[in-house]
This record gives sequence, structure tokens and C-alpha cells, in this order.
Amino acid sequence: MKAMKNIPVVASPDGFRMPAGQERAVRWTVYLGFLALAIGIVNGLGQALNYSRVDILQYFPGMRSYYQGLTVHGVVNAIIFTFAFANGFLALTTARALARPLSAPLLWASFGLLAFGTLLAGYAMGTGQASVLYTFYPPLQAHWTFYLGLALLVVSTWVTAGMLFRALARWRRDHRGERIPLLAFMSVATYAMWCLASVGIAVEVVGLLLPWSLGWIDHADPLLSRSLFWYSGHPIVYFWLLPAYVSWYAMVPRHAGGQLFSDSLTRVVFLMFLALSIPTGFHHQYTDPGIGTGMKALHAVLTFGVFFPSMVTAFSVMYALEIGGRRRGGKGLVDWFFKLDWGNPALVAQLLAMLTFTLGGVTGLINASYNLNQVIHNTTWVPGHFHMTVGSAVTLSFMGIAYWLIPYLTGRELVGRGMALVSSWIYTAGVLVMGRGLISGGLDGMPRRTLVMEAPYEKPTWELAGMLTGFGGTLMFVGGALFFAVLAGTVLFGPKSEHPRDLPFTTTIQGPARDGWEPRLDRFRYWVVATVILILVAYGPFLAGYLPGNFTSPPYRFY
Ligand code: HAS
Ligand code: CU1
Repeated sequence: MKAMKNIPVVASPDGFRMPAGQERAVRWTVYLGFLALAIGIVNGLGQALNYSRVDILQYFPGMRSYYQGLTVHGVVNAIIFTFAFANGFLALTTARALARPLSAPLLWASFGLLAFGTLLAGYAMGTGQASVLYTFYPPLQAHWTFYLGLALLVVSTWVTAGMLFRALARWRRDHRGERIPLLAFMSVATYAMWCLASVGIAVEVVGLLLPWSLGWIDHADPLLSRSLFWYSGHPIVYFWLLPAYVSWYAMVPRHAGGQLFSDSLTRVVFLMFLALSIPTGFHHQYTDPGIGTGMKALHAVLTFGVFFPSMVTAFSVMYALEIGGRRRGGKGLVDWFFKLDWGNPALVAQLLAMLTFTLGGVTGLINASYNLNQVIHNTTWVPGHFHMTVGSAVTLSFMGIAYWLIPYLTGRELVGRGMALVSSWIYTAGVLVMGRGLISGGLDGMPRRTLVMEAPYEKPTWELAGMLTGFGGTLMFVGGALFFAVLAGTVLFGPKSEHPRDLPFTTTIQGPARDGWEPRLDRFRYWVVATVILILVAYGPFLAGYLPGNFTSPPYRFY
């Protein structure tokens, strides 16, 4: 069975479409995500310009403070946009991969929860009653609608997860002994990871913060809340990233005219993310008192572990690209790279996403080092890092996906291909310039989450870093605006397309084996048990020593 040349990553490679009503739900979910991104990008401009001492936030309707803007920016970009995109995109990939419909009521339920959660959290943030940032650490307290909104956003991902798990279980019942189509495997593994990961934030929000904001509990426990938050807060970055990886593995090789190297290796990568994403949360809490040094060191080591599947991804994807480049006439060591189709907006956005992500990876390694972290923690280095990961690898990839997904979902052709290409380049240039500003400023002690314009302790050397941050952020905004022009143009004015349409999925060179050890990769149940054991090892000692907690902190509202 091995070494076959052209194995599709989906069942029924000759074509399948979701029923129109279900596709409509996916479309609206994706729209909601991009609407959130649009709001987030406008706020992002305000945040970046703050570093170059230009205050445009004062002109935003209803904007009372820097922290309100920063909260909106973080929540809509990092939570609403990413959740919506994952819910819509991975529902579509799962249905296509299994070649079976999902459930229209569940798709709409997930959309409805997302929309209602957005409204509730949006109300709290928009009226200035939740300027607690996207990490919402107590003892800062927000209006209860903020916490309830967040809870609903998480529940919407659970509804999607349940729907995907059910579809897979039914597919397996009808296809006994068959390997799960790779595209479905990746999509479901992503949600399996997130289901285990989101328990922390759910317990924190529903069990502690919501009752506290309603006055049912008088005091909060900051350390317990932070630990529950980061239990979910590290793996959440992979919930953002993995839909992009689904595209890099299953679709980008096709855009590039190449092929994916190995089915099994890809499955191993996703299983490593399942197992290793969660037991690493303390790398956000190296400076928190109350957590043992040994446990922090364990999380540091496991963080280096979860670095590994991304390294594998880098080499795997590069190989797929190289095949494409060589098929297009590329010769020698690097020529293939330039022979790639640099005129295809869907490909270019994702190639640029990969290039910036290499820097995101390098900075992540420095964050993860227990000792080096002391230098950069709570400085602008950290937003430097995450704009080269979620702010570009993920966002640019989702933009790239949109360039074929929106035409696929609307039956309209992409308008403004040139503008789409320019958008990606400008956005990337912006991320790199802003990243340079934030990273160097961070090394120089420039604090994150600070209105530097009003900081009395500013260092003269922050001037250049701040200018680069503001300038780069402006470029990102321009790139983003061009993206939205393309998106709106396509949805509203794109010419109706005649082509038969399918998802642009790739084939693998080494297909899935039916015998030997490889079919065991598909036994999610065992991998989930292994993951739970690892989580108990990583969090058990802390919780056993700390619970029932120290609920001593009164609420604070500084806004
Ligand atoms: Fe991180 C903080 C460690 C990845 C997001 N991270 C953050 C925060 C966010 C975030 C939002 O250990 C701030 C949270 C807050 O508000 O306080 N991060 C890591 C590590 C990784 C990592 C080790 N982070 C991400 C991803 C994110 C994300 C992904 C979003 C999507 N991060 C940390 C740590 C902190 C942290 C600490 C706490 C810092 C502190 O003190 O507060 C790794 O997963 C990175 C692995 C990445 C790679 C790169 C692989 C490259 C690929 C592209 C290949 C290119 C190709 C192109 C194929 C190994 C796959 C071919 C082209 C050619 C040129 C040929
Ligand atoms: Cu992390």
C-alpha cells in the first residue's frame, strides 16, 4: 500500500459539495470572522501609533482609554476572528474530506453562539466596562456580559467540535478498517486538542470570574485564575495556528504545483500538537510566585518539545514547495523558490506567512528559555513575537485561504488579484518593520501594554523602536485595508464564475498504510488518554498543592 504516487487527502476525490444551506452557514461564520478582523485592524493602527506618540484613538467613537482599545484589539483579533475562521474552515474541510454533509442546525447553532457571544463581549468592551485586556487577569474585573460572551464563544467551538467528532464517528462506522482521510484527520485533531485545552478557560470564566462579576463570590484568586487561563492560553495559539497548518499541508502544495511528502509524518505532527500543546502553560508564568521552579522547568522542557512539530512542518512544507518549484523549471539549490507561482495571491500570502513565521519561531524559542525569558517578559518583545506568529503566520494564511475560499463559497471570481498580491507584501513588510521596532524596544526594556506617550520614565533609546512600531503598524493597516477591498469587491461585485469548483487539496507521495504501526495513528482515543496523563503530570502537583486556592483579592476597576 505504501509508496503510491498520488494519494488524495480526501475521500471521493472526484468531487463533493456540502448542501447549499450548510455552506451558507460556513460562509456567514467566515464573514463574521473577517468582520472581527476588520475592527481589530483599525484598533491595531491606534495601538501601533501610540508607540510613535500619535494618538488617533481619541477620534474613535466611544473610545475612552488606551486599555479599552487594546482590549478590543486583542479580543476581536485573537479570539473572535480566529475562532470564527477555525469553526467555518475546518467544518468545511472535514465535510469535504469525509465526503459527507455535517449538520445544518449545529452549524447555525455554532454561528449563533459566536454572534451572540460577540455581541455580549462587544457590548461590555464598547461601553468601556471591560477594559481588562484579552487575558482578563483578575483582580481586574469586567462587566459580567464580557465573561458570558467569552464563554459563549468557547461553547461555539465545542458545538463545532461535537459536530466534527460525530461526523467522523459515523464515517468510521460506514468505512470499517479504512484510514481516516488525512484532511479530516488534521481538522479533527485540531478540535480534539482544543477541547482538552479549553477546559481551563471554561472553568476559570464560568466557575470563577462570571460569578465574581455578578457579586456571587466576593473575592478572586489571581494565581489560580492565571494558571487556568494559561492552561488554555498556550494551546490556544495552536488552535489559531493549526487551521493555517491544515492549509500549508493540504492545500499550499497544490497551489505550488507540488505534492505533500508523507501522510504519516503529517499525522504524527498533529498528534504531537495534541499531546504537547497543553502541558506547557507555565512558560507564560515563569515570573509568577507560587509555582514551583521544578514545575516551571518541566513546562520549559515540554515547550521545546512542542517546538519540534513546527520544525518538522517547516521541512515538510518546504519539500512540497520545492517539488512544485522544480516542476516549474527551477534548478539548483534555491532557484526553485523563485520559480514558484508568485502571481497567485493565495500562495503568495501563505509563503510570506511562512517566512515571517520562521522569525516568530525563533523568538518563541527565546521566550521559552526559562532564563532568557527574564529579559524579555512583559516587554514589547512579546507583542513582537506574537505579531510574527498570530499576527502574520495565522492572519496572512487566513487571508491567503480567503482568496480561494470566498470565490468557492460565493461562486464569484476573485477581483483585484494584483491588489491582493500587493496587500500581502505590504502587510508582510509592515509586520517585519513593526516586529523590528517591538523586538529591539523590548530588548531595551520598553514595556508592553503601556501608553508610552504618557509614560514619565521613557528612555530616549525607545524613540527609534517606537517610530518603527508605528510605521510598521501603519503598513500592516494599509495591507489589511487592501485585503478588505479585495474581499468586499469579490463578495459584492465579483463576476459569477462558471468553473466546476472544489477545494484545492493536494495529493501525498507516501499514502496511508493499511498495515503495520501506522493505522494506530488513527486511534484518537489512545492519544487523548496519553495527553490527559501528560496534563496530569504537568499540572497535578501544582493543583494538588495549591487547591482550594486563596480567594482573597477584591475586584479592581481602573477604568
Ligand atoms: Fe508564543 C507568548 C513560546 C509559537 C502566540 N505567544 C506568546 C503570546 C502570544 C503567542 C499571543 O515560552 C503572548 C501572550 C500574552 O499576551 O502574554 N510561542 C512560543 C514557542 C512557540 C510559539 C516556543 N506563539 C506561537 C504561535 C503563536 C504564539 C504559533 C500564535 C499563533 N510564546 C512563547 C512563550 C511566550 C509566548 C514562552 C511567553 C512570553 C512571555 O514571557 O510572556 C513555537 O511553537 C514556535 C515554533 C515555530 C517554528 C517555526 C517553524 C516555521 C515554519 C515556516 C516554514 C517556512 C517555510 C517557508 C516552509 C519552529 C513552519 C519556505 C520558505 C523558504 C525561505 C524556502
Ligand atoms: Cu505559550
